[in-house]
Amino acid sequence: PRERDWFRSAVVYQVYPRSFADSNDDGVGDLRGIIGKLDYLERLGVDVVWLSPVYRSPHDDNGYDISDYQDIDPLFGSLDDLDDLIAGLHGRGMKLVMDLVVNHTSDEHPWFVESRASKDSPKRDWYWWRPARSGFVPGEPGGEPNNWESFFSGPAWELDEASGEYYLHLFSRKQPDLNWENPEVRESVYEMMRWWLDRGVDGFRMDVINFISKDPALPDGPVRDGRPYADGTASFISGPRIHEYLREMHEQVFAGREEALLTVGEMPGVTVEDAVLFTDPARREVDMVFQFEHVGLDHDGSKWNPTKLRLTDLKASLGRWQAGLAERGWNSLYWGNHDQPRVVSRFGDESPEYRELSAKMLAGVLHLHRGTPYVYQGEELGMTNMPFATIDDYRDIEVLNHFREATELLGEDPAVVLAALAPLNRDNARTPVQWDAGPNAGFTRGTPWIGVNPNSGAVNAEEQISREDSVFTFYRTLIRLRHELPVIAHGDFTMLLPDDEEVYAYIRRHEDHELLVLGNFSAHPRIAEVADPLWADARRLLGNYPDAHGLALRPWEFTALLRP
Ligand code: ISL
Repeated sequence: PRERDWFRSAVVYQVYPRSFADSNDDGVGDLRGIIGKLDYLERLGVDVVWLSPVYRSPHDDNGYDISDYQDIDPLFGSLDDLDDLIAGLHGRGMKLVMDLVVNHTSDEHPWFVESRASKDSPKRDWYWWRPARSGFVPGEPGGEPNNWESFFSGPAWELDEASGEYYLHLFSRKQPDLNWENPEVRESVYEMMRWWLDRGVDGFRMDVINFISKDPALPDGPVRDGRPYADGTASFISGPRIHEYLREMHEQVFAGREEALLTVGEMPGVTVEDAVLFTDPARREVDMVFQFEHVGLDHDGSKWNPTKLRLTDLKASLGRWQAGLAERGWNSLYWGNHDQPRVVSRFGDESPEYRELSAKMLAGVLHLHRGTPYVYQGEELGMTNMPFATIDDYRDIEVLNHFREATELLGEDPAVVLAALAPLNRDNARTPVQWDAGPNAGFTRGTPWIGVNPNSGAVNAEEQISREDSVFTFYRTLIRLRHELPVIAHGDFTMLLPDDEEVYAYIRRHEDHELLVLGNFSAHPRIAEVADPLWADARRLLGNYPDAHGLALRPWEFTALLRP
């Protein structure tokens, strides 16, 4: 069969619907709001839109807790609106990829309601129910079936008083984990997925999909220093049956129609070696995965202990992924999403002097790698982290649970906890998209569900679109270049200068074309010590300063040189 490669020259744009555009002034973004921005997306030039969850949900985790997989939450609109969105995207030559959240459901999903109803429920085994640890009374401290910690603080188990048993929730207590060992669970998920494909969606971004296979013994994990609960990840990251499940899903859902579809598995903790197996087209699992190594380099142990990134670590990591998936499989490329802070604040320089330069440099360095780039809404405007003042300004369950645990249970100083969570918390990227310089950045005429970044007067789409040298225009050019140049979509990759702490440098080669990419991750001038003198007179394909300057890099300079 012919290699499926359309997505090698494609760029995906992530919409986090809550914060994208509000059409009905209730302060929350919605589907009609997205439909109103299709011209904007078309102008940017992206090929695919990945839409974060819009299904019915109690919104304990902003829609990643789903209570009906086959309906739209009224907060976001209706199924008719979704059909219109699909038609609007398809009419402009773009595809729609939906979020698939099937490691867990909401505790308000009818499957869970039925499962919890009694120990003999026909759906009891659809979730992970366990009695208290032997020798313990249900509910007493230490009585949880194992010692795992939830990703959102506290134990990964919740006691159901009525039956005296606990259920597993790797995330919030309102996100019980589905038991994929049960074939009825798998068949129901596949049926739901087929229903969406029949409706016209073009694929799925699969939430924590490498967590679905768990060691059924659910053994205790290693205790973490100073933490009340332990690390269970060894029992579910790329667990025993994960490849079997993904191949079965492919067979049951995608087979026969995969040519035009895109599938990407979100996989925290995935290794390069596993990623090759997940993405080798011959194995028919997924097209690509989101790996987490490069977004784990600027903190120690947990994201609540931020450290400074060393550029050499970033290059070593991304370079290893480029090499590891060079022959078999395919990389996704991302700096940000709704779970990560804004990249310009994180790896660039958000000061007025360097914000645009560094945002463009980061974009250029990422997009010219081998892989499919993902743009998170607002990244193309150079949006920055949010200066939240107090804990009351935050909305994310992850932050709020952590703050409560750290201050109330562990007795830490609230001011210290607040300062430590500022750089990497998820709400940084969840503030409304800044459309114009008007009230609420043009996101809503109501009261936004989370604060708007105070820099919207200077940083907004209207201003960005009006200028040829803006961050937006730079993204647009990068996307066009990927469509046009085979060396970007298909070329091989060689990392240069692995020991340089400031200059990111690599070469792409395809047939007789060569592309040299240079990014200065600092505010001082640097010479890129690239040995081959021929590069000195190569043609500049793209840069973030108005004029070409060879291998001498100015502050935060980006340059891509092409030869012949
Ligand atoms: O951001 C994280 C916490 O530090 C990650 O562990 C994150 O929870 C993980 O990447 C899984 O993310 C996905 O599943 C979560 C949801 O909260 C995230 O928004 C989603 O992207 C549970 O569904």
